[in-house]
Amino acid sequence: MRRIVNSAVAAAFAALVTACAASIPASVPTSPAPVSPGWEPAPVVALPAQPPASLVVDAPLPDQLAAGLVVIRYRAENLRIVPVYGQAALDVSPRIGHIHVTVDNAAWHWADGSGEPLIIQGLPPGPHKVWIGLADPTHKIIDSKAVDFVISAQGGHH
Ligand SMILES: [Cu+2]
Repeated sequence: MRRIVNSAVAAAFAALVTACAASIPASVPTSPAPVSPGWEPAPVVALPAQPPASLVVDAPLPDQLAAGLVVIRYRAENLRIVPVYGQAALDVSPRIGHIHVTVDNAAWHWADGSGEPLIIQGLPPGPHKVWIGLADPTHKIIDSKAVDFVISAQGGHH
C-alpha cells in the first residue's frame, strides 16, 4: 500500500514538473540578454583573475597642440587609476595604480592618481617627449608609453 502511495506521489510530482516546464513560452528568454562585446568586467566585485594591466596613451590633441598647449589623454586597462598607495593596496581587486610622468627625459617625474588628461603648458618650440609609466600602488612600473610631438614656433610663445 505504502509503495503504491509513493508511486502516486512521484507520478503527480513528475506531472507537475512537466506542466511547469511546458508553461514557459519558448519565445520568452530565461536569462538576461548578453551584453555587447567590449565591456570590461563590472568593477563591483572582487575579480577571481585579471589580465595584465596595460596603458593606452593618445597623441596630444591637435588643435590645442597647434596653440602650444599639450593635452594628452590616457587610460589604463585592467587597472583603476586611484590615489591609493602602499603594499596592502597590491592585494585589492579590481587592481589599482597610478601614473608617473617624465617630460623630455628629465631625471625626475611626477605622480598622478587622478586619471585626468595631462595638461602641459609653456614648453618651448621644438620636439618633445612625454613618457607615462603605469605604476602599481608601490610605485613599481608595470607598463609605459612615450609620446613624441613638436611644438611649433607659432604655438611656443604661450
Ligand atoms: Cu608612483
